[in-house]
Amino acid sequence: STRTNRMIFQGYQRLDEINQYLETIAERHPNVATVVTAGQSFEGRDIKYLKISTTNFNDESKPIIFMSAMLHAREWVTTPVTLYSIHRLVDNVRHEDFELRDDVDWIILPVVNPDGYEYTHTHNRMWRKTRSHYPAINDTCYGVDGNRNFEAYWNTFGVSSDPCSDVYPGHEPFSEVETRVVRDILQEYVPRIQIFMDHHSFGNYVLFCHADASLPSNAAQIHHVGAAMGARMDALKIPKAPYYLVGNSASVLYAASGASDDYAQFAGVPMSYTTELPGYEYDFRVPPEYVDQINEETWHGIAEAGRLAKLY
Ligand code: ING
Ligand code: ZN
Repeated sequence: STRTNRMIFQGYQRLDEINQYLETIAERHPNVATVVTAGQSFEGRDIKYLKISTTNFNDESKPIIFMSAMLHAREWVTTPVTLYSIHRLVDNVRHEDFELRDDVDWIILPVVNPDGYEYTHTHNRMWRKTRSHYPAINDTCYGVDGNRNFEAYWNTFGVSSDPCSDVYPGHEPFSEVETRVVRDILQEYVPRIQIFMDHHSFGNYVLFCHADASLPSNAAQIHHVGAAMGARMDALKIPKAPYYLVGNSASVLYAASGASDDYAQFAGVPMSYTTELPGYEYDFRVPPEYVDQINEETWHGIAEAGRLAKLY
């Protein structure tokens, strides 16, 4: 018989369902997965992440891969990729991934910006920013671009001082509680974090630092791992999808200050990436029937990056 009950990672769900999935995974696999409520969004929603370790996350013996998604609210396809990664690491682990699961601890944060995400469901599908409001600073517009709000070249390029702009960086670095949550996880675990990966959409890019087009000293290694990741995803792509372009973000896409990947790299993560997942011809509005495809190809890319990073 045909299986008709779809899994949560096979489409787009509201925040409550996503958070419930994290709780359910942790309840079913208490020795492997732990839910952490890292804080509350501007509007008071929980920001939750999962810690995954086949031994004991706190014994600090393994490198960590830290993945985040949904910093930008309209980039819906990014969250299912993180939920599917959890599924592949905890629920349905295949032989080829045993080593990856056993040798690496994982931090997976599926929704950095829950206020923005819910707003794209209830009010405006194309909302990008947070939903913060600081009437003493500006009383006209809501929200800050989370990927311009980190303290790395903050407020220098790829930004607008207009609070109504989609690339408004905020009135100060880390003005947003949502970016402070990411900052605090990085600060807590940075000596162990080998890869940081912030998923965005769209356009098929694997991007790395720095956002002013200067390169980290280990750019060759970062490029090696990023290119291998891109090649794995390309090998599984559907015909109409573009090939992944892998490179420095300012060189292959555009310069932008205050991005999460630059902050992570400067904080001491040796390999920090921003992905731009596929949009096909739909841009941010990828129909749910493509989510399985994007989950599968992206997981294979993530796994390849995880395996290769062990060389460094
Ligand atoms: N794209 C990223 C953005 O924040 C980016 C691209 C990331 C540029 C990191 C520079 C550094 O604009 C999307 N889709 O958000
Ligand atoms: Zn984005």
